[in-house]
Amino acid sequence: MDAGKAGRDRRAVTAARTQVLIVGAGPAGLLLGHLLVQQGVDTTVIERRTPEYVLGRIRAGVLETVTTGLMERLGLDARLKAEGMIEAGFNLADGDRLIRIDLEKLTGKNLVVYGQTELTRDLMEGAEGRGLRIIYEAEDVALHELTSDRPFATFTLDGERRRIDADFIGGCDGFHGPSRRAIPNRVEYERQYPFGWLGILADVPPCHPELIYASSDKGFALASMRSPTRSRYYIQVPLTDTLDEWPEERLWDELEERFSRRADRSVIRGPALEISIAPLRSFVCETMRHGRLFLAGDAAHIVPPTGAKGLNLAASDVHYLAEALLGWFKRGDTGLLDEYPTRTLSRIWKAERFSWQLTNLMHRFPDATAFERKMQQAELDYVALSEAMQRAIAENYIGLPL
Ligand code: FAS
Ligand code: PHB
Repeated sequence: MDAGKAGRDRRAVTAARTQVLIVGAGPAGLLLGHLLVQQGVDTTVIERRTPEYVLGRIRAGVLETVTTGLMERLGLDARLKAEGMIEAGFNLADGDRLIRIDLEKLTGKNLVVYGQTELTRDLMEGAEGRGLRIIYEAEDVALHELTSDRPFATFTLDGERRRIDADFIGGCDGFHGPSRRAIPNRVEYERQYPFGWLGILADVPPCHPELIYASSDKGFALASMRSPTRSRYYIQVPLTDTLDEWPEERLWDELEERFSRRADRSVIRGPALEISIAPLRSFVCETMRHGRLFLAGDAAHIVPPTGAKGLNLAASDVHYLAEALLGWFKRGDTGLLDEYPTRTLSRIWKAERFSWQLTNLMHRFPDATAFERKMQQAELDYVALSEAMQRAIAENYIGLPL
């Protein structure tokens, strides 16, 4: 059964009551849904978009063990195991110097490169067979009675206004979703960066067997991949740039210049499967709970993608939230629910710090002083010199323990 048909079960709409209602069928919502139905908790996901649209979004590509571990726990890791690329290290390029961070030697662990699109497909395709109800094209979702013991959501489906009651609501609807906005008096922190990432996905072999994060006078660039035949590249661009200013040939010229002297192979060009510009932001909403509503993933926090933490933080939120909800359903225990914000924020802030640190180290800031430039250079020289510094970077990149 292909993901397109998954969840288009109109009969699901009649279920006006569920135990946990999740808003958003991104990685956070789907992982949480699966962890709950695996333990027999009746769960419904409402998603604004179609399955095709959700699968069409090109996002993360690097998975920590917390994320691969959840897929294994769910028994949904067959394709990840078969197609995921094991990465024992990654590289920081500075001028012609390549500083390799040997993850395996420094932490005993490695990462997996496997597209968020593929992970989402595995979660979607596994849903129906496990009783995880997903309602797509649910428009105008609104949340109600969140501080009562019977919160509910209303939404429009096929032109009809619908209502689903629940014991709890999982706000997994990303940065622009309604869940966070339904929380009054939120405590929020934000840092916007004066640049974005122009990304291209193409069916060409990667220029290097491992990721290269490159710093140069022209700014940051990243050589990443999705498979031995599919590459993902990014370069830093001013926020004012538009795609019209970046015809593909100009982008490939730039990537060739940034990577040809540093990578094992030359940059091979090919038609773009996807090309987009994403702004960079650090954001945390510390009010991750409002009554029976709990936020997880991008709905509560955003990291600049430099540390490859976004998807993995969503997975660790879900690990804590599933544990807390199951504690309530299985034992009537409210302790973990009360502790959820504190437990998950402790890991979120460390990932925010690491992503901010790597972004500051590897990008060119338009208003940087000559002294700040010297500091960047000195920090890269120290990274190249110090195994202790490399271990600190490796520990954070591989993912701090839960
Ligand atoms: P998502 O945004 O993925 O999902 C939220 C879902 O809620 C969506 O399906 C949306 O349609 C739905 N929704 C929104 N509003 C709704 C409404 N009103 N009603 C119903 N549904 C609604 N992270 C990494 O870890 N590694 C990387 O390499 C990496 N690269 C990235 C590259 C880019 C260009 C971007 C933008 C992000 C990247 N990220 C990366 C971060 C990214 O992966 C996110 O952290 C991840 O998608 C978060 O998952 P969710 O919290 O599920 O949110
Ligand atoms: C990606 O492959 O899309 C990717 C990898 C590492 C990052 C960000 C994005 O830090």
